[in-house]
Amino acid sequence: MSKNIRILDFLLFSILILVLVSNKKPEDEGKKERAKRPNILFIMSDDHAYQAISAYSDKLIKTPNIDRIAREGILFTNACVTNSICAPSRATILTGKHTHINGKIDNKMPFDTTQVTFPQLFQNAGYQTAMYGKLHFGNNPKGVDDFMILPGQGNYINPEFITPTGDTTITGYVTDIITDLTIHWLDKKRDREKPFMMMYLHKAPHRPWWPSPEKFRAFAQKTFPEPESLFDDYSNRGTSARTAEMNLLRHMKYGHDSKIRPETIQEMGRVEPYVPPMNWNGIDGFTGPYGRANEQQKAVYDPVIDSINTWFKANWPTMNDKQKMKWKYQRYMQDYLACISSVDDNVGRVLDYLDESGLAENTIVVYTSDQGFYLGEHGWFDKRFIYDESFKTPLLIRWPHEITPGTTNDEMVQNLDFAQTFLEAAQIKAPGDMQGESLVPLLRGDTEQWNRDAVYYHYYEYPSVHMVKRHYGIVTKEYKLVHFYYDVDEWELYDRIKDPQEMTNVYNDPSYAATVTELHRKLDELRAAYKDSAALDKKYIDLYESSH
Ligand code: SGN
Ligand code: CA
Repeated sequence: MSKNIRILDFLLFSILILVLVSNKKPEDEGKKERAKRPNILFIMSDDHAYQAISAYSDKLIKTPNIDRIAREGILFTNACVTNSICAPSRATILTGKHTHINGKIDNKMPFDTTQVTFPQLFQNAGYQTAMYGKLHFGNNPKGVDDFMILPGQGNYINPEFITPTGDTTITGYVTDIITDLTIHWLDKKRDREKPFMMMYLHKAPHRPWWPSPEKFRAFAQKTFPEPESLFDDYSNRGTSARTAEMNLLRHMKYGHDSKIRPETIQEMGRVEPYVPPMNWNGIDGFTGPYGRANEQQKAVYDPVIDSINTWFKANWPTMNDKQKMKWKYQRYMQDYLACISSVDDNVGRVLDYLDESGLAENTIVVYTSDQGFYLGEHGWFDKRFIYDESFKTPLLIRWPHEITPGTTNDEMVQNLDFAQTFLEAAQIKAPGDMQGESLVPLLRGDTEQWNRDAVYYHYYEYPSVHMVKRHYGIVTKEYKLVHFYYDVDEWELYDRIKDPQEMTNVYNDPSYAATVTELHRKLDELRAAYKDSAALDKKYIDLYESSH
């Protein structure tokens, strides 16, 4: 081969390379980006009912930004928790273990920080990790390179944050602030050489449902449809539904919850039918957040609070119980949904940032809540029960190129599964003792591989605020079998298909006898498989009694 031909070859080869490089299509860039391990943005709000997300139902509110995650990804219609209360749910998410194994049985008991949590595994595997917002554990998070968390329940207005370098107070509304901090982290603090796992955790819409001044003004004008079971009398159910203290009429408070000023209550004499012990950071739910507002913020809140109070003074003395219930429901929804509207706007801001920065392509976005919530169903607010509104939780996931946009899935998936799902997506090996299952096959549409037909639930925090009795149970797509224990010994069975509102306990109905037998067998099997037992029930009762 002559020297000239070799030079010609070299020149042609160089030209080919140049042409290839200059022709590199955006899809190739996308593929390269996807070949990297995906980023994870885990968004969780506190007490966000799926009934208040329009991807599930648009009866109450439109949430276009949260809906976008489902429209571009997947919506789980049967996602649920293992224990419907804040800190225990967070412990399950972080450890991938049921409450009876991770030991965080209620909001008060300390979390055993020697346990492995999934952020630590991400950190060890070379991810950059961060947590911003509400943790509610009483200790700082482990396994995160950076954090800014609210102390305990945190505050809605001008909140304090705990950070690795000390405490700081930021002026503004908590939902906006947590978002500002999250976007700032993504933009300025992110290590561009590493994938990230960011936990962006809202305080809203937790009680006392305190909206931003602007949303408060906008939503106080609205009227919302009532749920069918608002006036539930709890007949055909067990003792626990009747004795729970979360009824809008009897347990929701005018001052603490409905924005009636202490002066109004004083002026009118005793308006509260029942006054439970004060427990919101030891401060009244009105005086707490309102007292933190500065003059500028108060100037927007005041006219709205004034008009609510004026109406209340003029009308409350002649209102009957039914009217009071209806009024409390409207006030509750106005504030709760105003909080949701801020969450939705802010989720939109973060999704926009992901788009603008080019991160969206390789970032898994998850939206969920630490549990569901009652929005007047059965006359209730709060959560805790295995009944659907609090047992189920929203779950929407977007993962470009992996999830077919607009997918809906009705499998029984749980917050127990999150850790293993994220680990598999990031190609990190999950420890053998995690108790969930990775949802990655379901995300990829491989439903054949999924064979779970029932989930296990166990709630412990009793006696305590809202007085929901201890219970455990098994839930399938068709049925729910529940055992209430401790100071009762009662079984309940619900037919989820025929009675989706769970109004009738059919445990003693002879036509369900075979189902009862079969579900008892399955429940025993599940308790054994997850290593829960009568001995553990007793251990946790003793522990609870000695520490409360
Ligand atoms: C507070 C609330 C309760 C709520 C618990 C637990 N009362 O005690 O209504 O159930 O938190 O909520 S309040 O008057 O203080 O707001 S959780 O989300 O942290 O589990
Ligand atoms: Ca919660």
